[in-house]
Amino acid sequence: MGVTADTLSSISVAALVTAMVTDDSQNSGYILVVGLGVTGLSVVRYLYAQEKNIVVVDSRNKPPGLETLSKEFPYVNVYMGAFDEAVFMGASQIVVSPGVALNEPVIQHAIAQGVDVVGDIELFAQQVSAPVIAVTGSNGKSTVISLLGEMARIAGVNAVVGGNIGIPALELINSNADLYILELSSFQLESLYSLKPVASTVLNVSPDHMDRYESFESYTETKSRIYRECKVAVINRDDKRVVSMEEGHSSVSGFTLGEPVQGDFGLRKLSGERWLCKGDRQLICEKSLKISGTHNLVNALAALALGEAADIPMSDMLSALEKFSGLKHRTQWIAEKHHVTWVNDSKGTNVGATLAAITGIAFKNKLILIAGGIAKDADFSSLKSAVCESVRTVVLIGKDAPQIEQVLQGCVPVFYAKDMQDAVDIAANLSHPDDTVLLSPACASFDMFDSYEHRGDVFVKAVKGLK
Ligand code: UMA
Ligand code: ADP
Repeated sequence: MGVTADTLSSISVAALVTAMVTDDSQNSGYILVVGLGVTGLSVVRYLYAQEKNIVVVDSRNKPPGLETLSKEFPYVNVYMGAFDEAVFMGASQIVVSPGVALNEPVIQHAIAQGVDVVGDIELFAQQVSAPVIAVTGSNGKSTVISLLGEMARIAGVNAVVGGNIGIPALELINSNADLYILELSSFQLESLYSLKPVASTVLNVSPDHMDRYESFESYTETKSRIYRECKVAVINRDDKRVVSMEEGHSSVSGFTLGEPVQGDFGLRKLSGERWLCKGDRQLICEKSLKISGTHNLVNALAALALGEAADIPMSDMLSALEKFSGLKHRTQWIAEKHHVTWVNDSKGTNVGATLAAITGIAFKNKLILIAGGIAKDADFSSLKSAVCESVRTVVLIGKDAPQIEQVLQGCVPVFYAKDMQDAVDIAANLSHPDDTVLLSPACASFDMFDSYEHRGDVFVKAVKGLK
C-alpha cells in the first residue's frame, strides 16, 4: 500500500491503519518513525538508506517535515492526527522523536508488549565509530559545544557539531568525522541506551520542561544518564545535583568557579586579575576573553575539561577560547542608543538562564528586563530575589506574563506590553542613561513567535528601529 502524504487528508486514517496492519506482505517488520520534524526526517533518510520498511506517524495535522518527506520519499506511509495504537503495535521497532514523551500511552503499551523503542541518538550510538563528546545541562549546552567545535577546528581535528542545537545527529554520521560533539537534551536522553562518549558532562541542572516531567527529580535523573557509559565524567563541582552523579566513575575531571584542586579547572585571582587555571597552572586571563558573564566562564572551563578529555591540545583550545565571541541570542550585545545598552538573551528560555543573565553580568540596578512567553509549568519564585536586587523595571509579554507578575508583586514596577515592538518602546521610554535593557524571557516563545531565534530577531529589529 503506497500512500503519499497528499492523499491522506481525503482518506480515513482508521481505514488506512486497518489496511496497513493487515497487509503483511508489505508492512511486516516495519520501523515506525514517530514525529515528522527534523529528527523524523533524519531517521527516515538513515533507515531508507538501509532499505528498511518505514512507516511515519505524527499527531500534528500538518507536521513540518511533510512536504520534504512526500518529495523525497513519496512511497513512505505517513499517518497524521491522533496516534493509533494499531500502528504502534504492528511495528518491530519504534524510533521516537524528542518532542514525543515516552510516557505517551501508545508508546508505554508498545514497550510493555516488548517492542523495541529508541530515539535517533540511540541509532546514532549503534552506528558511530569515532569518539563522541556529549553535553547536556539545563543551560549553556549550545555555547559549550560550539566553543568545543572551534577548539577542535583550530587543532586541525575533523570534528562535527550537532544534536539538540538543531542538526540531527544522524545527519552527521556520514561525514567521516574524527570527533562528534553532541548537544543532548533530556528528551533525547530518555530514549538513549548505548552511547559510550569519550567525555560527558551535565553542565548544570535547574528546572525546565516541567510540563513534560512528573518532578524535578525525574528531569535530573534523565540528565544523569549521559554519564552512564562515558570514559571521562566531567563534573560541575559547584552544582550539588551534578556532584551527586559522580559516584561510581573512575575517571573524573572537574570544573568550578572557585579555586581548582589539582587536575580540575577553575578560577584563581592573581595580581588582581581572574585567571582560568588547571590546578595551579595559569591558562588564560579572564580579561582576554571576548565572552562575558560568569555563566560563560563556567562554559569556558567546562569546554576546556571536555576538550582535554578528548585529547585536543591545550594551546589550541586556549587560542580558540580567546577568539570565541559567543552565539547569537545569548546575552548578545545589540546596540547602544542614547547611552542605553540593549542586550538580546532570547535563548534565556527558562528561569535558570534568566537568573544567569541577570546575576552574571554586572548591571548594578540599572537593568530593565523584558520577559514572558510560555512558562512550561515553571515556578518563577526563584526569580524574585535576583530581580529585586538587580532589576529596576520589568516589561512583560506573552501568554504566561501574569504568572511572572504574581511573583514580582511588591518588588519592582511591572508593565504589560502587547507585543515585542510595544515592549521595546515601553522599555525605551522608561530607560535612563547608563541603563541596560535585557530581553531574557525565562519562557518559551511559541505563543507569539516561531522560535527563540524569531523572537530575538524581532527584538533586534525593534531596537535598531528606535529613533
Ligand atoms: N510533536 C507533536 N506530535 C508528534 C511529534 C512532535 O505534537 O507526533 C510536537 C512536539 O511536542 C514538539 C514539536 O512537535 O513540540 C517538535 O517535536 P519534534 O520531536 O518533531 O522536533 P524536531 O523538529 O525533530 O526537533 C528536535 C528538537 N525538538 C524538541 O526536542 C522539541 C530540537 O530541539 C532539535 O534541535 C532537533 O530535534 C535536532 O536534534 C529544539 C528544542 O526546543 C530546539 N529542544 C528543547 C530545548 O532545547 O529546550 C529540548
Ligand atoms: P542551551 O543550549 O543549554 O539552551 P545556550 O548556550 O544556548 O544553552 O544558552 C542559553 C541561555 O542560557 C543563555 O542565553 C544564557 O541566558 C544562559 N546560560 C548560558 N550558559 C549558562 C550556564 N553555564 N549557566 C546558566 N545559564 C547559562
